[in-house]
Amino acid sequence: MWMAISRRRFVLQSAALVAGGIGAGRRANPMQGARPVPSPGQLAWQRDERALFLHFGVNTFTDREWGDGTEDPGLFAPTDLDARQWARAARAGGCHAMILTAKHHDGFCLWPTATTRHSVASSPWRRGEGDLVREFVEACRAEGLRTGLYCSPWDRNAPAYGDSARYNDLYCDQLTELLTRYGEIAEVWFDGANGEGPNGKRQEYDWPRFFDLVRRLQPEAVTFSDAGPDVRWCGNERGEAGDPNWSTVDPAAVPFPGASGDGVTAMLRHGDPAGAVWRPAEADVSIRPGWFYHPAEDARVRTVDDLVALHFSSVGRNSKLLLNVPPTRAGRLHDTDVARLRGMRGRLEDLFEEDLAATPRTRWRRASTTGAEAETDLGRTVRVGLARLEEDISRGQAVARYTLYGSDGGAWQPLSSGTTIGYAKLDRFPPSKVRRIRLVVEAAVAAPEPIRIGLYAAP
Ligand code: FUL
Repeated sequence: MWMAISRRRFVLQSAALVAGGIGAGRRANPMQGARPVPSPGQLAWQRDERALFLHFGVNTFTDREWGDGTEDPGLFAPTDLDARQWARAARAGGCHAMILTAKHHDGFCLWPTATTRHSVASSPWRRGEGDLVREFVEACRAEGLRTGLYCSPWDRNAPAYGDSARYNDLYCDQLTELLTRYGEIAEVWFDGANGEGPNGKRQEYDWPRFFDLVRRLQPEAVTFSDAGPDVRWCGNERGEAGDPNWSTVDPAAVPFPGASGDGVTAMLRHGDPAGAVWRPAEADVSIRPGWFYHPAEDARVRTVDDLVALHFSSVGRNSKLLLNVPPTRAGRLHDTDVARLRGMRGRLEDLFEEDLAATPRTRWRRASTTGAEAETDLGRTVRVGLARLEEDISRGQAVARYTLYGSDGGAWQPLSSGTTIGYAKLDRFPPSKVRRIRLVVEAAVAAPEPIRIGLYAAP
């Protein structure tokens, strides 16, 4: 599907050179053509790297994953709710955004909506005067986090559900409240779950209308769903982006959220190097077996090792990690979960503390006539076991296959190889002593932009 770049020569630039301003005033890349590039919102979304997902609602109190909509709003009674504690925990975990389930499939709204009485307004929490969406966005802003909201289209409480036109109106009213009352929202999260209403009819969602509404009310926000339009699901709930993972897709392959089939799965997982639109993959996963808090799962919280592995399988594969950490019945994140978040961040900071390739004085130079290659001399021998490669995605994504080599005076030894790079590719490899490194781009769909290479000590 992609075009090989052999017989073209490219000079890959060192990190120092990239930082020094490649881009401005640069000639247009002749092979880049009209390849898609991210919008400012998509770039900001990707640069967050990690976001916290919060599933909270009546299920928290009924110990269920999917409520059926008959729950008494009186059940919603967090005793010590503190959204600021969520936001601090997110920061402790190195997350830069949070997404809250403003409404899950049970239909219970965490904000005092005019569309239904099935909301916090009918609960004892804050004597029925609370607005959890407001507390959430205020906590995000106080801690410098970008905000996201998940309002489930599937609603097992709404009497209008299944009466398609009527429910679509109601749902748009809910979106309108969420997107006009709380200031800037960075991400609107849609899942494709779809059922029958009380009338026995299957609800037909008006996706183009929902997406247009978000675009109109929050033009800077990215919209997430299987079908984007801005960010796509990675195709599983294990926090595992595909390999390869292109941020471009063919929009026709996933026509609406919830569509299924082999073509859909492949497109969600891998994207399409020839795809006409930029729609990067988001990898969602829970820190516990369930999405909602269940006391019985307190001993089943993912370990720090697990969380670090998730960072590698998501951020490290050109994706973004959306890590669910569900508040307890008190309305706080559990101490264990918070400690694991902090541990994950600490471990990642240790791993990436010193970039051993960051300061070579030697520049990358053209090394071959058979493909894009670059070599550099680190000026000293270092023991490395981890690499972070980055394309300048503001100019698109190009690399389809590469190998990174190292040498300590003798022959070149392969350190790692892979398919796509994109925003970031993280590779662990057996500890090796290197003084010189060489990156060979063996295939690409366009002339690769300068690739940033970070090298780190073996863990
Ligand atoms: C799915 C839902 O059915 C789950 O309950 C959860 O919210 C997950 C993130 O998305 O579609």
